Amino acid sequence: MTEYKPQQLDKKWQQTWTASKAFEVDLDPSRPKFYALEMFAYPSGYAHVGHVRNYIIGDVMARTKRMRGYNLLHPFGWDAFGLPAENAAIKTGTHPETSTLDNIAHMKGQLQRLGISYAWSREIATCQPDYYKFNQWIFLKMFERGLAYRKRSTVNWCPSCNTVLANEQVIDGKCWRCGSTVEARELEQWFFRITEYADELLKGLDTLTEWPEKVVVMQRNWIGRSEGARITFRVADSDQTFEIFTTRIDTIYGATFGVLAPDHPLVDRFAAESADRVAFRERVARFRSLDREARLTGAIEKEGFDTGRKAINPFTNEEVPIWIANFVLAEYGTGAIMAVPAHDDRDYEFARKYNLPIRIVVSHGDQTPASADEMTTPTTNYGVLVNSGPWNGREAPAVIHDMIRDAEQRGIGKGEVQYRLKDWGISRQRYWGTPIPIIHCEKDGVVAVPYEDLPVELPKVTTFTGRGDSPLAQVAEWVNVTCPTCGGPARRETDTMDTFVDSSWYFLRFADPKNTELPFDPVPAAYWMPVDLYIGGVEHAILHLLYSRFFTRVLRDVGLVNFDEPFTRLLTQGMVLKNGAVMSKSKGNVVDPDDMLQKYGADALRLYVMFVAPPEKEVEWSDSGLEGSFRFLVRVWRIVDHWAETVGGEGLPESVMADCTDAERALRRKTHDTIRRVTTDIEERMHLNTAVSSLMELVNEIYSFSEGTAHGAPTRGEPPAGRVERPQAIAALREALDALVLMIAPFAPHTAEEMWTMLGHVDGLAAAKWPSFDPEVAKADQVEVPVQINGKVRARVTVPADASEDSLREVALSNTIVRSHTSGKTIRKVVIAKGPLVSVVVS
Ligand code: ANZ
Repeated sequence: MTEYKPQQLDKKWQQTWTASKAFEVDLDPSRPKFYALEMFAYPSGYAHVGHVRNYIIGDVMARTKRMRGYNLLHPFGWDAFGLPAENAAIKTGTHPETSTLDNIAHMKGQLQRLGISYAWSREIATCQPDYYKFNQWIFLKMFERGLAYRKRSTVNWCPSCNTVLANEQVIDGKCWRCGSTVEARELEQWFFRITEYADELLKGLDTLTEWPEKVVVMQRNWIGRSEGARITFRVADSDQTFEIFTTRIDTIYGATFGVLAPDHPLVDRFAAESADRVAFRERVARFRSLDREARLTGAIEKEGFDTGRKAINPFTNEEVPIWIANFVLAEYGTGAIMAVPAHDDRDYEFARKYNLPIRIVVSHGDQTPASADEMTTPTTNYGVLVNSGPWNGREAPAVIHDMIRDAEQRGIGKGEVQYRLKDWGISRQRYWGTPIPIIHCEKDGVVAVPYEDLPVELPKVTTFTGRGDSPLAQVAEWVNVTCPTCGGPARRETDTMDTFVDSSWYFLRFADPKNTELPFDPVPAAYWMPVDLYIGGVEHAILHLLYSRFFTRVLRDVGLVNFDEPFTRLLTQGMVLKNGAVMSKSKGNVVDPDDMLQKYGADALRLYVMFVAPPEKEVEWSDSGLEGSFRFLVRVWRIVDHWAETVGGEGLPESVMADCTDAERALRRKTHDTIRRVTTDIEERMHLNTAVSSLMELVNEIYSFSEGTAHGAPTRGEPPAGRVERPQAIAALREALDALVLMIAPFAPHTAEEMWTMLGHVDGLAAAKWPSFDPEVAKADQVEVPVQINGKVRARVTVPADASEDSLREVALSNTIVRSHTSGKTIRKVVIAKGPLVSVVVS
């Protein structure tokens, strides 16, 4: 009896895999490829079992696909720039580079100890110049195409530290460091023109049939396409005008007031022209300082005031008051609206609060109140127009089209599509990120760093105070340069890029990670991409995936890739909870994978995490569950060890199998049926948990078969005694054990490798093929069919799997238990339902 010592197996096989480069791959156009990718990691320093779940899911898929004959790419890397390392530097003085590289080393060790089958030769870390050089390269391509541009925009400013704060550094409106109240400040910042691709990004969603529906919906809402009209309103007694955006021009006769966003450009002019400028400005300032987030989500009480000015509705020529209100956003549409309280919820609430007029212009027959006074809620559906002059009796949507045409002909408006999606602000006033490759020259303005001067490397800053200018601005010898155009004195851009830039194309870099001239060569990218299976947290459902889809299209237009969508299939894995809460360091409820490895080995942990729930579902961590997985592996180990010597060596010819006993046939059936189920469970459905339970059933079957042989089933410490005589039994066992070991390999690779050797195979599992099944053998000989009488299952009958309905009916009705329920009664109906199931109705 060989003892199961998983810790030794882990070490042995991890070394073997590294030495044989088992998971490294090259281009091979003769084979189908598969690219399995888990979202790369932020090197926080330590991965708990919640983090490693998605790497294990990915590894099970990768290892299965590899055994299924795919040329398989499974790389890993580090999303290594970012604020936490810089914040830590401010607190502890450790340079971000030092802490980041240390953290990477530790986490890489953790993943290696779990036996995740990564092609480590392709590892990338975004904080390295050979990677971020190409963030800069892509930035320059975007700059050339007008896709990277500068504009003024608001940042969080701490007046006491004199520094810009990231959103994460603002806690309840206060600076994370000193507690001062944070102010808003306008700065020139860089943006990527993602809105240019808005329509394409939206249409592309229709092709993502293997993404979770909820993610597609989130992306669609984020892009937020609205078709409507832009209409010009004149300000009465003035030459000023403003434009409104509406999706409901059909309601324009019901517009009883106009509303401007507090930051609308007209507001300052109205303030200047107002009788009581001071009071006017104070009210506006208060609205502007309201929490921007809350205004965007509408989670605040609607408030506003009358400017005293009037606007002229270009359809009715009526004068309506102009208000300023917090619920109108400067960022959306034109930053001004026509309010139609009878048919819009927000406008209705506002009109009721301030007692503004309400006019019904859309009728829904009987359901429409006779007058606005009787109205208790607005009616927002399309209907028949009333009180709408020449448009009375017309109906939306057709009338919308005609009213827009009318507005266009009269030169007072036009049809327009609006997106909620905004251009992507990428400037960060931080050190630990990619320097933006731009030089500011007094004479030549904004000048691109020439490609041959890339990368613009981060200078080695040694003090991090969190106060004052952005850290790069403090390094004079780095900032002061000569202008590439005129040779005169110039200054480098001191902002760095949002780290989402780094993660928007790393999956392409893995195709060609060592390229020094280009982000990647188009040929390997065309071979490996798109990613066939992408696994990650649902928290990245919007931004990361949208930005990656955007970058892919930009790189397509630059000529580097020939497809639009980077990720064919997406899996968002569920969280791991402990004591009902998401596992996290701050909650103090983390489970350290290394502790578990020391106790049970990598495979028990891997198997447990896969068995406990389907990948996309949440799981509650349980130590006893892990112990159960360990005991299962011991059980597998014992039965393999028990039979290894007997069944090892050469296989038996298929012809021997013709003459099987029932028990032998049953084992073979179980083996083949298990292969069928496990293969579809993993490959198609990704139900990794049910795949494991099928394997557990197979193990049970092998044990009971063993008990029926001369050899018996293993018990602890008992040496094998005697031999099985029948070659068919040996062959059936061998087939079952081989299949079991092969199928358990993706889940428990170290144990499987060792057992594979024990079974006499000289080449490792890397060379082994996934088992195939024979549908004929997998077919059940006999099936058990439940029999219902008046809706209650009363008996079960056993019939040949291919029995006809007639013979099934006959067997069911002649069953003694069934007869005891039917005797003396009339059988009204016998139905053979799917399943199958026999349903008898008696009275
Ligand atoms: C008049 C109207 C009447 C409207 C009606 C709706 C219903 P979506 O579909 O989300 O694009 N709106 C426009 N710009 C706005 C802004 N900057 N801040 C707040 N609200 C704004 O919504 C478009 C509608 O949202 C527009 O159509 C406008 O109200 C409002 F019965 O105009 B509507």
